[in-house]
Amino acid sequence: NKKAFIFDLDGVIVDTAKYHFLAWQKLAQELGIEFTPEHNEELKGVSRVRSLDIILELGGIQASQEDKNKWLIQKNEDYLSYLVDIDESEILPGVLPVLHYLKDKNQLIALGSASKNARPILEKTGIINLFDAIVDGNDVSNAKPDPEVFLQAAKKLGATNENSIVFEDSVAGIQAANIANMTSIGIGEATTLYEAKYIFKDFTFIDVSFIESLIN
Ligand code: B16
Ligand code: MG
Repeated sequence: NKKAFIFDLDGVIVDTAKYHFLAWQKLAQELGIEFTPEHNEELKGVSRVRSLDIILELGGIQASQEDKNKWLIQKNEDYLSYLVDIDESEILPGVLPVLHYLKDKNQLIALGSASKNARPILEKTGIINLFDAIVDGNDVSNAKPDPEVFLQAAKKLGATNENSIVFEDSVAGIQAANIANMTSIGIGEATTLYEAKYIFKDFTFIDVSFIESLIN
């Protein structure tokens, strides 16, 4: 029995959400906008362009397209500066055992991320070869909760939506998986991710018998 396991990146495989936060916070500070960790929850799984709009709305700032483009470049450069030295230690606890278990069981594995920086992150953390397909922010035109990213991933793997399982840390991503009729697994707080079919605080709470139940 072969199933398609589709993983989100930021907040599921790697702990890069904290670097997105730092880079956005730096920009917000320069623009005189207060930007807290609570505000940051709204940016999870959301595209770069939309994230900036959310921050500008917070500050009540109207900006020209030219300024927005400049800030988007600046934010990404700051974000990338945090990624220069990352390695496999950035992978969240419990993730590698699950990836390796799925590989051992000949299951299909894909990435389904909104990030345009996904490939370099998978390379630096040394896990890019575990993925049978990669769909990221460079491939899709509709952001989560639109299911496009997961539909493309399942298609690349040759799997039906019903045989696809999605791991997500964002509300928008869980909604996208549900819309696509895929099995949604939330990684994080049940109070936030209650729309998911299953919820685990992190991958250390996922055991072999649960993965087996998904395969069979
Ligand atoms: P980038 P995911 C998402 O990645 C992040 O959760 C979100 O905070 C970020 O704005 C988005 O990627 C775009 O990232 O600026 O690197 O292209 O969670 O879908 O893996
Ligand atoms: Mg995420």
